Amino acid sequence: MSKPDLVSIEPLRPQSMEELARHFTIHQLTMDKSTWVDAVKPLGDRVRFVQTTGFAGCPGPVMAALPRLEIVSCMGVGVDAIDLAQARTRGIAVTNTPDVLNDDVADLGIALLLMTARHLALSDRYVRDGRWKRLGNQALATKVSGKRLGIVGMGRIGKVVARRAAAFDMKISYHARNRADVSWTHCPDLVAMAREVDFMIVIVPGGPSTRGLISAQVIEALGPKGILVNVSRGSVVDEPALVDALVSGRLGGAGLDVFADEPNVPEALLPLDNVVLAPHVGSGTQETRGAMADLVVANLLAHRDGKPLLTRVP
Ligand code: NAP
Ligand code: 8YV
Repeated sequence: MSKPDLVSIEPLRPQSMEELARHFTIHQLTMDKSTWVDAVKPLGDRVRFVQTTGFAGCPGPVMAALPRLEIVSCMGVGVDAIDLAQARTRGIAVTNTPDVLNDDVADLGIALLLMTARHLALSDRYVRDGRWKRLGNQALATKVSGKRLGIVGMGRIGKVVARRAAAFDMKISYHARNRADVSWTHCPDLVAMAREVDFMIVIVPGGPSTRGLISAQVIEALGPKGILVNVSRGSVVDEPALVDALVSGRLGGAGLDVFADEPNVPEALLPLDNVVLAPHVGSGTQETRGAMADLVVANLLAHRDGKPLLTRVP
């Protein structure tokens, strides 16, 4: 029996691609987004399956060029790069990889907070480039334990961030549109929360409803001693306002895993010692990326076999 055709927009790890190749005829797209529509057009009459990642997504024109498409299986919990409106209209199932990455993303959020507050990236450079020997002790940093933390987003990952922060004796409050099933303090007014806390960790989804949520006003309210950690999406923060506040010292520091135009990072951030930068590695461990890839494959096979999908985006 011939294998169904599958378009892979961005590949999974090699062993998962080998598994997919046992079940599907794979049409692999390249990293160059401008080639995608032309690459899928000739396959339009036969492709029902797309595999992608949260980073690559599935843009509207690619979806539109695949009239028989039935499922987009995404490696990543965030599906803001997928044309969800078109998927809904056409009844195309979208699946993602929730929960299996909660620990890693929460770990990275806390790690970025510790690294930024305790100047750890600078410490590493200070030792390696001989400044310790030449200049003596590094300047003092900021204590984390016991401080006030505001978490923006109290969903699957936000709750794990909160549990970790509680182990650091932090006083936790959170902002989300609705009260969550947690005992931490709910703050419907984000600017007011920013004024009250020492640090903020952002972990909401991307997309239109959160675009620019961390506005210039929120950044100003966090202030010259405040630290902002963003492990959500670059679009959630007003990036020019953030850069301006960091350069001028109106925001104390930032730990950033995500950016508005990845992999491009604003040049002005590169020389700043009050900023810790990471290349979108929130879920980037062998274990978690493996679990995510397994879920992507499992959803595709479930759809092929007419079984219920494991993690369909509502
Ligand atoms: P989730 O369980 O859906 O939680 C989302 C939280 O954000 C909820 O508390 C939700 O509460 C809140 N929220 C949604 N829209 C909001 C808005 N407009 N204003 C304020 N709060 C809002 O999602 P999750 O699984 O925790 O994942 C969150 C996001 O993390 C993902 O969508 C993805 O973008 C990002 N992520 C990043 C990485 C990385 O590598 N850096 C890895 C994984 C995930 P309400 O609905 O009550 O507002
Ligand atoms: C992935 C993420 O690295 O899950 C998400 O939303 O941002 C990350 O876990 C990304 O989706 C892969 O491109």
